[in-house]
Amino acid sequence: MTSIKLFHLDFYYFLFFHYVYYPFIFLLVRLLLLKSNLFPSKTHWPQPILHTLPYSHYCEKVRWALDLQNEIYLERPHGLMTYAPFSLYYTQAKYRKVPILVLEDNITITGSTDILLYFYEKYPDQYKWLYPNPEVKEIERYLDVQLGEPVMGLIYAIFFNRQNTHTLSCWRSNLERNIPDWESLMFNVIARDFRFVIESNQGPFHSDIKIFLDTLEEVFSHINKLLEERTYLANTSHITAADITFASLSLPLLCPEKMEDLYIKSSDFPRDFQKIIEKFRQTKAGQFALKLYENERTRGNQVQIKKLTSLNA
Ligand SMILES: N[C@@H](CCC(=O)N[C@@H](CS)C(=O)NCC(=O)O)C(=O)O
Repeated sequence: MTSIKLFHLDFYYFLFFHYVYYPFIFLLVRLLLLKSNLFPSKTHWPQPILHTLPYSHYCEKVRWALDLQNEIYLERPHGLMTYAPFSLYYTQAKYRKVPILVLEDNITITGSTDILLYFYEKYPDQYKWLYPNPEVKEIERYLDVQLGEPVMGLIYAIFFNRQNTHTLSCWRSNLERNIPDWESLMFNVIARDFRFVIESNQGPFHSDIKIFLDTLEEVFSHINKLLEERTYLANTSHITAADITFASLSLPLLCPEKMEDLYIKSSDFPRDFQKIIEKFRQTKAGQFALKLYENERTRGNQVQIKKLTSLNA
């Protein structure tokens, strides 16, 4: 059995990504950081720097909270093929995902919930609206896993499905924009093969989609129930981290119009999935999230990479 697995193509992709591709980009990033001022550094920008995949729902969660508070920060958007070496670089190879927040002296906070907690603990007066009661954290923890992970799995499964080549070019034109050109180039060169990596991590797509959807329906009906008696999820009179977590982690399922510049229009999804989006939108929970996007998602102060380059010049 082991020898079959060993000669499986996925295994070579795994080796390639972890021992050739990531280290190569890691060294490239290091070199660029040393040799140029193309990248944000504290000398050029004293505010926190948020490294993101611009369309990631976990990154959206952080952006939403910071924008609502009018926080000044810089967003450094990355591509799907290049975010990991940056995260590894700033965390001394301890963490590979985004979002990460880089503070003075390159102190780094990882993960959306810890970033929100950092602001809440550092500026308790300004950010007390985020965690006004203990239930907020409970709901947030539940959603981070039960909603965030299946949504992410589902989106990868749909867009990196080998049966449908259209979805990959849709991903390329919608999601690998607003990032530095060299990062989108890396996507063009390598994304086709990235399917093997995702498949080797997640198993065959078609069966997973059903599992993801079942979990998501369960979460939505749990939220529907909460909303029968509440205006906001943690029984408050105003938005909290729990509401932001639910709405932002549902972003890829609901495709709110306000976020089309960062994400994908529902009409660009495969036809079958458009029906699913519509179904989730029609639920009480879906309506709640869409209303939050409409009324309480301010688009903020973050400075994007294009502006940053001129800032550094
Ligand atoms: N629990 C983390 C999850 C972060 C996460 O999974 N981020 C995704 C982007 S949506 C990622 O970086 N995935 C890449 C990977 O797993 O290497 C959070 O709340 O920030």
